Amino acid sequence: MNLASRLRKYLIMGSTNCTRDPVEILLEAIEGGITAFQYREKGEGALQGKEKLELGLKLRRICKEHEVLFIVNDDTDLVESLDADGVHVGQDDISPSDLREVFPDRVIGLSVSNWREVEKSPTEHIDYFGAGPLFPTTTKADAKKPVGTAWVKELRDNFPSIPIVGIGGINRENAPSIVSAGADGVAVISAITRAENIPQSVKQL
Ligand code: 3NM
Repeated sequence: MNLASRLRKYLIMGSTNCTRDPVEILLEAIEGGITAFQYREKGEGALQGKEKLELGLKLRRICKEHEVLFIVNDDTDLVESLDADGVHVGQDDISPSDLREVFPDRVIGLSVSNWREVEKSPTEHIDYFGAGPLFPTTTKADAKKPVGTAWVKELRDNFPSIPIVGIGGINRENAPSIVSAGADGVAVISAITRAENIPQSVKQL
C-alpha cells in the first residue's frame, strides 16, 4: 500500500486523551479500520520517561501486529526506541531537513497552517502534510485559528504529489468535505477516543 492510502484513517492519541486504557481504545479503533496511528503523549498529566516509553512499546507492538502505520509525535528519541515507521513534527520542533539526516528512510510528517509555514519548509524532505486545524478543536490547548477545507485545496493544487491529512475538529459529518477538497486522509483524536462505540465510529468516518 502506498503512503497516501495508509494515511486514510489516522488516529492520534496519548494517555491524556483517554478515559480508559489506551490499549483497549487502540484495539477497538483497529477493529474499526484505522490505517495509521500517532503516539502523541502530550499535555497536562502526560506520561514521562519510562512510563511514556512503556505505553509506547505496547501501542507500537499492537500496530505492528495489525500492520497499522506507527508514527511518533516529535520525540525523536522515541522514534528509535519504538522503531516507529515515522515521526510527525510541528512548526516549532526539529526541522524536517535535520530529521531526514537522522532518519533517511522513515516517514516525516509536518503540520502546516498557512503559506508562510509552507514557504519556510524544506518540502523535499516531507512525506506528508498535516493540514489544520481545519475546524475548531478543544483537544489541543494551543491550536491555531481554524483554516477550513479551502486550505486543503490550496495545498493540493500546489503539491499534487505530497499526501495531505486534514486535522482539527474532524468528525463523520465534516470528513467527506476534507477528502473532496483533496486530502488523502483524516487525522482525529476526539472523534474516536470519545466515541461510545469506537469500531462503529471509525467505520462511519
Ligand atoms: N494538531 P481533535 S489540531 C493534535 O492543527 C492536533 O496541528 C492540530 O484533535 C493542528 O480531532 C489537533 O479532537 C487536535 O479535534 C485534534
